[in-house]
Amino acid sequence: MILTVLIALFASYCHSADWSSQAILYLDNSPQAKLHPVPVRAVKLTDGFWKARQTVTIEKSLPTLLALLEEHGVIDNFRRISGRKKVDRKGPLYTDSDLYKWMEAAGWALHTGEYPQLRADIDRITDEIAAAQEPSGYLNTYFIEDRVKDRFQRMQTGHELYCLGHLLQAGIAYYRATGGRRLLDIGVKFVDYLERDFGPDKKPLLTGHPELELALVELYRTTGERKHLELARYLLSGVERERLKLKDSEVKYMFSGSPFTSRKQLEGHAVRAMYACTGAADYYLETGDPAYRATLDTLWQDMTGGKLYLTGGVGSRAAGEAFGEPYELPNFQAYTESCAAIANFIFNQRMLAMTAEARYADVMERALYNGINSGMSLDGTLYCYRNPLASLGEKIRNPWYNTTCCPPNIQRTILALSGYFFSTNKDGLWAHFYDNAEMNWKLESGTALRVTMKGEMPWKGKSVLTIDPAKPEAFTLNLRVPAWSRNTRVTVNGQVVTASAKANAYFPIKRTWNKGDRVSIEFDIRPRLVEANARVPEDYGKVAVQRGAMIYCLEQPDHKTGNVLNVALRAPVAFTSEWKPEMLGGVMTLKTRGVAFGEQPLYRYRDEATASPLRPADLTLIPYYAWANRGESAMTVWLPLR
Ligand code: FUB
Ligand code: ZN
Repeated sequence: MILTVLIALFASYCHSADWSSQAILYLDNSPQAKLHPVPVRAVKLTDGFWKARQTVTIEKSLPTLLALLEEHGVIDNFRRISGRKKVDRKGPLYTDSDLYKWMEAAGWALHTGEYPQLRADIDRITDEIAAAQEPSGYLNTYFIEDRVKDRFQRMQTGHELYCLGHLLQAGIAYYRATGGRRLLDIGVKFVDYLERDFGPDKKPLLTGHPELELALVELYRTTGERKHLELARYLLSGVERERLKLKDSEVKYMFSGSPFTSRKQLEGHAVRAMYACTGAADYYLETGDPAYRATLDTLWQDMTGGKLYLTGGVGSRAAGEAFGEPYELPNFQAYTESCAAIANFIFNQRMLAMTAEARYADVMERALYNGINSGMSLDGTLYCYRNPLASLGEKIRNPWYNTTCCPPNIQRTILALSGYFFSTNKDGLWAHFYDNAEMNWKLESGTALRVTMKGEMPWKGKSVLTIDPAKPEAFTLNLRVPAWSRNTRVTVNGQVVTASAKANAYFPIKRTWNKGDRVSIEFDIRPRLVEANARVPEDYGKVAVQRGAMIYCLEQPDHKTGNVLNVALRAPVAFTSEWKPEMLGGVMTLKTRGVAFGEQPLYRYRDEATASPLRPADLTLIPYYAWANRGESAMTVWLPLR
């Protein structure tokens, strides 16, 4: 008994010893992790593409969204419970989670630099939250007063555990930034309450919206307390289906309530399904349960085989914000919620850590540069909830949504982004994405290592890494070669190591590295045409344009005459890339000669179809993420090819 307690204390000490070196996922002790992310604070993005997005997020998005959270009563909902304000409760039942996500975003911002105002904001809001928590640990601003009787009654829709998951993630981000545990402890107190009263032999529990699972695993990694992992296992095991009398349709929609390992396809609400996969992947990283691994592989294949948009978005259907059938990937009607693309990104982050396989980083990149980045306007104040791949020009960006889950989700992703760039393992360092950045971290041998990454990625296809180990040391530098780069040339100190590194793979360079060694990686960033599987009806006979990580689109403001929905590319297609520093915050445009077709009847006899002549048309394509920043305008990613 004494030995068990000592082991538990030691394990807990090991996990919690150094908060400042815990990465976005703290995988250092995770048995199934092949890669260990480098902490967010150890990598600073320097002037470049993503640094600009981080700056606008900190300077514009965080303050404007905080003001809107106040204006819409989201923080007052807490003050109402603590008696600090006499107001009605406002907003849908999951508003607490929107505030927690904002706090998580602000927490990650503290890893990127000194932001005393943000820190003060988090502390002030933490105080409001603490004052609203019940002595038992229960905390939710919706289920109070005459709704107390409804607590944990309709868990299919209740979102109590979803909100708790986001609270824990906010607490962890802040703890890892500052060492301060106050926000985290509020979450832990609620978890303790659950662990006391709920479980197989106690009251039943269900994540009607998966999210708590991944937060619990990260809490386990943070504190070393195994009971949190056990609670995640219980939630993923779906054992309460009978006690809770769940309907088949509910189990499908929620992607919880039946054993995760019984799942064969992605279905139901897309964010729920993707968060469930993320939590299950986290659980696997800790336990190595093969049934989980097999299910994760099946579901990943299901997604990438027929349910993934070219932009990295998932969830085709507005009805139920849900996955559709395989190849059901409409463009105008695409639901592709920003949160679903983010969920896809973090699911693949776990799969990458588990396998060290580039195909997972490829999905991450696709989502990040396209379907996630499109979710926030260039000025950082307007957000897309949906991210369709074609539009007639309806209003797509808004500063606020009644369900405002996406804005803070995008913020937390962008502000933690430097933590996705590098990983280590016992053999060396792994580089996943390329932008201007400086890493100050260490190899797993303990040798301090500084790496600077410079170039003009993602616009120009070259990145130069300067490697500065504290002392000469032999290790492997693994460089990700993206799937889109057909010819990739790598040099070390000017000597060619390869002129054709394999695409969609990591290229290993094993040598003794000395201070100042320079590695250059040159990608083939020429535009490429992409076609979809012929079973995707909307894309049949069409192509999309990709240059590097960016998917391109045609948008109306670049075409003064004619409608961008009435044009086609002309084979053979040739593009001229033109850098436009003043346009859309600085973008590489693609110009090509296409054709415009005139007005057509809805149907016509093909043998009489010569009547509408094709006119030459100069076409300018812009990166998809930058669309809808010049007002409401028609747009399309997929283009007919004539
Ligand atoms: O239910 C909470 C959030 O609202 C979900 O994650 C989003 O899909 C939206 O439905
Ligand atoms: Zn959302």
